[in-house]
Amino acid sequence: DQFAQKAREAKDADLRFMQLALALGRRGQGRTWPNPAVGAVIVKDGVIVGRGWTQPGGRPHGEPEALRRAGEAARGATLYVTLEPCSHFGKSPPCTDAVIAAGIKRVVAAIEDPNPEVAGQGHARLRAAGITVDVGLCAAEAAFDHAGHFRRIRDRRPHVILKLAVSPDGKIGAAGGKPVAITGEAVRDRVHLLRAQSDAILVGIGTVLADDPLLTCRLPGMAARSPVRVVLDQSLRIPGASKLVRTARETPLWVVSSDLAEAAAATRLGAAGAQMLRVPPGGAAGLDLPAVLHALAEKGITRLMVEGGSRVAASFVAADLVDEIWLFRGAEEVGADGVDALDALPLSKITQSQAYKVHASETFGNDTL
Ligand code: AOF
Ligand code: ZN
Repeated sequence: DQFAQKAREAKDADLRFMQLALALGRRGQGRTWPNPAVGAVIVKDGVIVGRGWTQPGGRPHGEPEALRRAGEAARGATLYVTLEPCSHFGKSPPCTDAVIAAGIKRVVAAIEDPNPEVAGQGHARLRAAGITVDVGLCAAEAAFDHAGHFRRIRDRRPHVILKLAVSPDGKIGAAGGKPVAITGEAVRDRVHLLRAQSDAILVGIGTVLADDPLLTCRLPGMAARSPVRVVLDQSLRIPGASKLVRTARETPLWVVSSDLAEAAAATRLGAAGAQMLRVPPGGAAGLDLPAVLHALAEKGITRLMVEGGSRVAASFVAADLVDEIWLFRGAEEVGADGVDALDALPLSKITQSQAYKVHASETFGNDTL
């Protein structure tokens, strides 16, 4: 009947506007840390009157951005937001107060903010002001997009994304570190975008010594979106002439060493613009990985991309510290003497693990994700 039809249309509209809010929120991914990248859409009589997302550095929050654009049109409107509006006085005033003052009538929020300073109080405050609050639309998508914030708040570590590019025979490189192309240009571009969408990118010292990588985002016009570069370097072997150290003043470089590493080396790197992090030694990578992740979360990192090499990748997998895997497969075999993707661990450790499920698959030229 007519009534059911109207209700169905309203539900479809809610879904569409929330999906737009999610897409807007993702624009900030990788550059709002320590804050989550939130998206907000304001709709009045079926028309979008304001859109906003969390700004670089995490402030302003998404809602005041959308409210500012909507202006007077926000009165009586509905706000779609990908995370519960904050209710605390942090470094910015509570979003709930701005929402109430603007005269918003209904708030549709995807998911509650696990931050103990918010944790349901944002929604409660809005309801107390007479606003209708619906929670849970697209909750799974929002949890995925805000995985970094949730991990950091709940487990005091970043959300860890492991990127692997393997040949059909499971190798990530040729024997003796000889350079070999595993995947093509389309994959490289996607990986650079993934770097931009991450707060930090991590490699082991072995990769630095073998490849001298830059680890920046080199997509046109996106240099400013390069993540913080993190190197696990137990005894501070990173060369002063490496690309990472030479660019430490333009793009942050954090070097994690064991608390036993030589002080003179740390001073030299510090003078070059790198930041030192000290953690206890231990584990397969020579450093205590949970301690490394804890130190990064303390500094505000919510989304960490792990890009190599095989020993570092293997130690994250073995320690069960990988939340998300981007497994690219190239088209050409490398041969039995190549470098195994996960060092001594078989790749089936992840491809056949019950702990992981396929989230999405895609084709990139001759390669697949
Ligand atoms: C929102 N909208 O866009 C974001 C929120 O230090 P502050 O004042 O910036 O507050 C940071 C906290 O606010 C952060 O830990 C998270 O709980 C929430 N982030 N909240 O209403 C936003 N980014
Ligand atoms: Zn807020």
